[in-house]
Amino acid sequence: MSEAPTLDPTRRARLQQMYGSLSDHGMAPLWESLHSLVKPTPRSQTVPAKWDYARVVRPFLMECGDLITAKEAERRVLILENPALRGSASITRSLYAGLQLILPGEIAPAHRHVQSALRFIVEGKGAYTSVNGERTIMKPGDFVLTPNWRWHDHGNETSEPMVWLDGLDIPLVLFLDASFAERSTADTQPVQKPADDSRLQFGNNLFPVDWKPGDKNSPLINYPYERSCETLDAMRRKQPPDLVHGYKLRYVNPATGKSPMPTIGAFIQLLPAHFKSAGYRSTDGTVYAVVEGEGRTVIGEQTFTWGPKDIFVVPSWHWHTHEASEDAVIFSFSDRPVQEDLGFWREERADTSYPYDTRST
Ligand code: 1HN
Repeated sequence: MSEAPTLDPTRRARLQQMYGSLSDHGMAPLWESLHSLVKPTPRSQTVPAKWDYARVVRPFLMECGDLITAKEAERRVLILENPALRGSASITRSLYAGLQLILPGEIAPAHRHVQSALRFIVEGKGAYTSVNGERTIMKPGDFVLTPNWRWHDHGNETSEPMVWLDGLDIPLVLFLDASFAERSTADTQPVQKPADDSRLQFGNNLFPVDWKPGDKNSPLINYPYERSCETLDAMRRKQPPDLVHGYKLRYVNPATGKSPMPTIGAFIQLLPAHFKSAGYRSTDGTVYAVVEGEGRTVIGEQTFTWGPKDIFVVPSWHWHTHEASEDAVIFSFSDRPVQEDLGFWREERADTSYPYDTRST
């Protein structure tokens, strides 16, 4: 893609003069901005960043717990903002992340919105979320869904604080000017289904014979951590780790084999002790939440050391490697399913033994 043309001073002066008048009429010359509009490779505005849970995030969250109730706040959440996107409530260009606290005895009142949400449970055990009348009890490492336009409220009837990571497609929905939301008249939805109904009904690869998916979202609302660990362990027992990913799984909608929600993809991976990954980059900026273990991730020139409950973000098309000093389990989410559906998604691996080029059709 060529740069803006270099012209002799007379023509340049006349053009500059015209640009002012063009602007008054709602027009602009494409040739001055073509190369920044159609970039030869992604140059993300977002930057790599890490949030230290124990030392930084948790103390602030607990202070919020003293200062405002979950009901007053509607949702008591600290937004994790990308340092390069301040004021935009974005951790990547398309995604939002936050840490939500709900204290014993509290509720977060029922509402619904176009934005899809995932929860990844960080701390505490036994609080519930209700999604369209079904309650599920949440435990650390569980991956819980609130697909778009579902009524949802949360409650903590345990004696411990409960914290989870929220991931939403807020920037994407805002970008498309497609947001609708409403509050329910009742703070708490009546329980209309048996506990864990969706897992019992859809979690065993057995669907009612005439069941058809109503939309693109998974019929499951909770993917429990013990199931994730079982599959990661099974993989580890039978094969060496992938050079880039270690052992990496994607959560799926059992009805379609695709992502559980159409706008957000979610993943969980095991990095065995002393594993050092080969370099990797992909076009989906990705948010990582460490579940277990310690290690570090090198993103470009920057090194981020991490431990349990820490969160970090790798922007689109940034080379990175992961290293684990002990067995580590890491959850992640990104807009990969959106990019895949549109045919945009690309990845590149530094390990030359990788057998195929993802760009070939
Ligand atoms: C929301 O509904 C939740 O339901 C969390 O827990 C975070 C951020 C923005 C908009 C809606 C929740 C949210 C949110």
